Amino acid sequence: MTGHGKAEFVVVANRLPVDLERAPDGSDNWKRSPGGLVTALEPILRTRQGAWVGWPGLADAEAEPFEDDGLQLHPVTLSTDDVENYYEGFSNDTLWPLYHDVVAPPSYHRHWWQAYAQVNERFAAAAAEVAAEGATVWVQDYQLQLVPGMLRELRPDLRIGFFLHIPFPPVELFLQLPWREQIVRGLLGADLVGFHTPGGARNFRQLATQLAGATAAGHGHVAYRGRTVKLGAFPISIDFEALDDLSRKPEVVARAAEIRQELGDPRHLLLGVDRLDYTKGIDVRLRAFEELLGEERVSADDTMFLQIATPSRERVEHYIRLRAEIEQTVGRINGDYSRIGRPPVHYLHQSLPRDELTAFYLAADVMLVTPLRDGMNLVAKEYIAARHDDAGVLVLSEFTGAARELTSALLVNPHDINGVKAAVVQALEMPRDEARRRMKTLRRHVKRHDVDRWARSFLDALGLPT
Ligand code: GDG
Repeated sequence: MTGHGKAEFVVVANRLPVDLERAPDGSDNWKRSPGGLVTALEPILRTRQGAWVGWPGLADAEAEPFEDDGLQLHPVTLSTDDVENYYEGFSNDTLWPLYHDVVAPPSYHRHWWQAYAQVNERFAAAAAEVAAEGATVWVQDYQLQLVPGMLRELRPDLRIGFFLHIPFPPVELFLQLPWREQIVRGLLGADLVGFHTPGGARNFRQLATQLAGATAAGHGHVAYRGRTVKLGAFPISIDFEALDDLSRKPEVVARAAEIRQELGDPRHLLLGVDRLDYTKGIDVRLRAFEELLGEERVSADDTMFLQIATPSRERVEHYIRLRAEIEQTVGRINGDYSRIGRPPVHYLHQSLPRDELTAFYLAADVMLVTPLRDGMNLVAKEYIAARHDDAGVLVLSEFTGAARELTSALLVNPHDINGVKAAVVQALEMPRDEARRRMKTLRRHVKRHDVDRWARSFLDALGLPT
């Protein structure tokens, strides 16, 4: 043990990189949940005796810290009430809609806020406990925005970074939040606050001066309570190489061909892959597809649209309603345009294994990514990484962080249905050479700007050479 704890590098995130699962017989088992963040941070965590503080994903689970494959894991307990008020409530029904341009109305409840502050306190205390003297702590995402400030109070010796995975909203919208000042001060507890885009950093900078009395201190910095806080854009990415490799595996290539065959060999296959979330614009692409069928600009005889909508936040009201709406639309389109054995829309409300998802990417001629607002959108980058054949066309919403980088995609305004329809038709009719040229450019970009580069550039800016 050094100082207060022993880890030189600590990641604090709402979720641990492992899930605790309870079997029907009541026994608990840990299951790895390999997200992009773990993959990117694992090497850095290992070489620095790193620790990860997070919730194991199960309410009321009291688990002791343990080591998993060289990684120290520190579970934070959330009660059933915490899950309801801090997680489903304040995080997912206040902050999530507010930060995504209020595409759904946010709910403001004082007891949710109290739970949010209490749970943030618990995460900060856990991080303070495990971090060595002078350690670096990297706090992740909107569920934990008070942690940097709380942690600084507890442990002024630490170097603290914060990264927001969702958009940081325009000033006028953020000002709705009754607890706006506390959140801004919480974030200003960090030495570095990172966003996906320069716009997010700009919005935060203005609010920090307006609400917390921070002052501009040179390019990308503000001065706050005698310290300098760095602000910057760090667009997240994916493990390009891993996905590129996976997409080249003979069994994945064969599965992609098989999927098309199982669908009845359509001439054109359109694909959407999202968590079932109202920010993702699943309804936008369904409406565009429906109108194109109605106008006979697209024919159900040769074109299919496959939407994979992974179950998400199933107890939050907005999500329950969204699911019903989407399923009604799918039913209507298929009712109007199907022939026996040939529905134009295939809809899977399921989470698929990684290999299977990659086969879908490889099978699809056109990938539709049409969020109304999205911090980055990794699906767009994954589609590109999976297209080792340089084929396929990406239709991408301007309102994603990814659109700033992926300018060779067909960029669309998801609020402009005619524009979306025109882009879909353009994608379907695009000459092979042009599609190839665009995809090559996109692949070159994502290959160079992968998740490893993202993590390193953030940690370099925080002053932790990797
Ligand atoms: C947040 C921000 C930002 C989806 N369905 C399946 C599946 N997925 C995987 C995708 C992708 C991930 O989930 C979704 O990532 P996105 O980036 O698209 O969206 P969010 O979940 O909203 O993520 C977002 C991100 O954080 C990172 O900062 O980009 O803006 O909202 O990796 O592949 N994976 C598997 N089966 C599925 O059915 N295996």
